[in-house]
Amino acid sequence: MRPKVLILNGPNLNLLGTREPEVYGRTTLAEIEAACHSRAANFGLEVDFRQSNHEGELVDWIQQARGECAALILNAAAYTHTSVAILDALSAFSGPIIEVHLSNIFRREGFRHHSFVSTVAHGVVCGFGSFGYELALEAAARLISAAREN
Ligand code: CA2
Repeated sequence: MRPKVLILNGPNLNLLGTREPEVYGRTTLAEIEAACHSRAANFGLEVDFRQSNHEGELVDWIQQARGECAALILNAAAYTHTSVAILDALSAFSGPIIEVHLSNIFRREGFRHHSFVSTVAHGVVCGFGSFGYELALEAAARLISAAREN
C-alpha cells in the first residue's frame, strides 16, 4: 500500500483562481489537487486532498489522520494566524507536518507574520504559488522515506 499524505486547505481557498489573482495566482484549487495527485504518483504516494471553511472540520480531519496518514501538508489559510485548536490537533499528529502558503506571508501585513502552524511544522513552503504544494509533496516523500529507513 502507498503511504497516504493528507493535504488540507483552509477557509476561502475554494475561491482560488476566481479572485485576487495578483496575490494568489490564477490556478484553481481543483487544478492544484490534480497536480498533487500526479506528483504524488511519481513519489509512490497516495493523496487525500480536502478543503474546508470550518475550523472544527479541519480539526476533525487532522485527528482522523492519526494512524492513517504518513504526513500532513497544510495550508490553514487565515486559521494559520489565529487557531490554537488547529495547533493542538497538529500536536497530536506524529508524522511530518509541512506548512504551505501560496503567498510570501512575510512580505505581507504584520498579522500574517505569526503562524501557530509553524511552531509544530517540520518546514514551511511559502511564496511559490501553487508550485509550493508540489515542493511540499517532494519534502513529504523524502521525510517519509527517511522515517522508513530508521
Ligand atoms: O498565502 C496563502 O496561502 C495564505 O494561506 C492564504 C490565506 C491568507 O489568509 C494567509 O495569510 C496566506 C487566504 C486564502 C484566501 O484565498 C482567497 C483566494 C481567492 C480569493 C480570495 C481569497
